[in-house]
Amino acid sequence: MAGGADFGDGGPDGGTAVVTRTKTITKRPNLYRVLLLNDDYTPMEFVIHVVESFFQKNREEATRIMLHVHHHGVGECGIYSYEVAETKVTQVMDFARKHQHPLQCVMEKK
Ligand code: TYC
Repeated sequence: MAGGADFGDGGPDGGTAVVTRTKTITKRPNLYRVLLLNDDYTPMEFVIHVVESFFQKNREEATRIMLHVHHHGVGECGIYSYEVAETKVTQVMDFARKHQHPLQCVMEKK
């Protein structure tokens, strides 16, 4: 009555079984740091406002970042995907220009 193994391939038992393995391939997203650069003219209060409003930092954290840039010449405001980082840079540069401040914002691949 009962025969051998059913290979489930619709073929004759003992025939051609196909073994499929799945390999998980993970690719890390490309991330970019958004940096503010120091200059001698942009008011500290303006920089704090920029960091608070475009990078979702509270006043304390925004002040810490502004002072870091003021003392070290450059500082990180956040890390984002390419599209988000590019948007932040454009928003900050447009806002600074509108208020006639020379503040510079750049992105850098991590
Ligand atoms: N150095 C500026 C000043 O003394 C303040 C400043 C801080 C400017 C950070 C730009 O990204 C900056 N008024």
